[in-house]
Amino acid sequence: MTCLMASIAQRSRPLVMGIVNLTPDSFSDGGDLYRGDQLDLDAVLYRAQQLIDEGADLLDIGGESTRPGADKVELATELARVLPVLEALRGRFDIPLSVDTSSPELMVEAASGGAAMLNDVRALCRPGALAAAAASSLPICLMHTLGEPQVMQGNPRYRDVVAQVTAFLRERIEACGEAGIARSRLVLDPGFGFGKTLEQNLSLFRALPAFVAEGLPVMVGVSRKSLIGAILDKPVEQRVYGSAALAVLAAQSGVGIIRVHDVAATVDSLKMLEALQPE
Ligand code: 8Y7
Repeated sequence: MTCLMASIAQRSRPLVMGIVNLTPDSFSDGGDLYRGDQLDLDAVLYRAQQLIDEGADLLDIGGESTRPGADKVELATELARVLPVLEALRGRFDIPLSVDTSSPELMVEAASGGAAMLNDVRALCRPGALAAAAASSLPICLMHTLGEPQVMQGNPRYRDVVAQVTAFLRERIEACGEAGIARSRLVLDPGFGFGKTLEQNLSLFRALPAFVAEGLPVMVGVSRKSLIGAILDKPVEQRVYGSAALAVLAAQSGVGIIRVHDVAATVDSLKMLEALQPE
């Protein structure tokens, strides 16, 4: 725990988290790791090796698709996707592994299976999640979302998106405190694309310095997302440059972790920024 949180604080650039998507239906790389309807463990290991070679600092593995409109995943399916992969990656690689889940059962299993971090797009709102996360003693990313993936892009409305997302995250920090989760274990994420219009996403991105000023490490996930597609008018496979540009801007805002599909492009971009830091 301390080790990952300390490395966020010590590094002169954000950590780059490479995405290992174990769902067959993700919007950007869905099904890449499947042979027919079976998750292909060799393909997963190959993908992980690739991300590590490209310079990833940690990997995020997830078995529930949270893209807008995605179907709900049964707990048994999520466990069956994530746990064997966690074990295989732990056995083969040294890199810290984050588990992307909202399920308390998987949080418990992930912790005993050697995960280095929990990443919950529902900010520990599911019944039992606070307790499971507390017991894990792992760092936890609390992300803001508006409603469930099936409905979240319906017609998101906020009076003031930055103020409301900030208030939500503060409330979750408070809830974590009451559940026995120290502030030093928490990472905050405004949740780009989760129940936000283009304008709302842009407002949140402009406000990244204010999220950083909350005093906890901030994570940003904008890789290949539709906010980039909307501005560039490009399909998902042509959003690498847009994603890299936003990674640099997020880094300049003081973000601690950037969650991406395209690790090589991100790392090169961040190295250029790092080289230009004041002497
Ligand atoms: C995010 C995320 C996704 C994000 C955090 C995608 C799991 C959609 N996005 N977790 N997960 N932040 N913390 O495009 O923005 O990868 S899934």
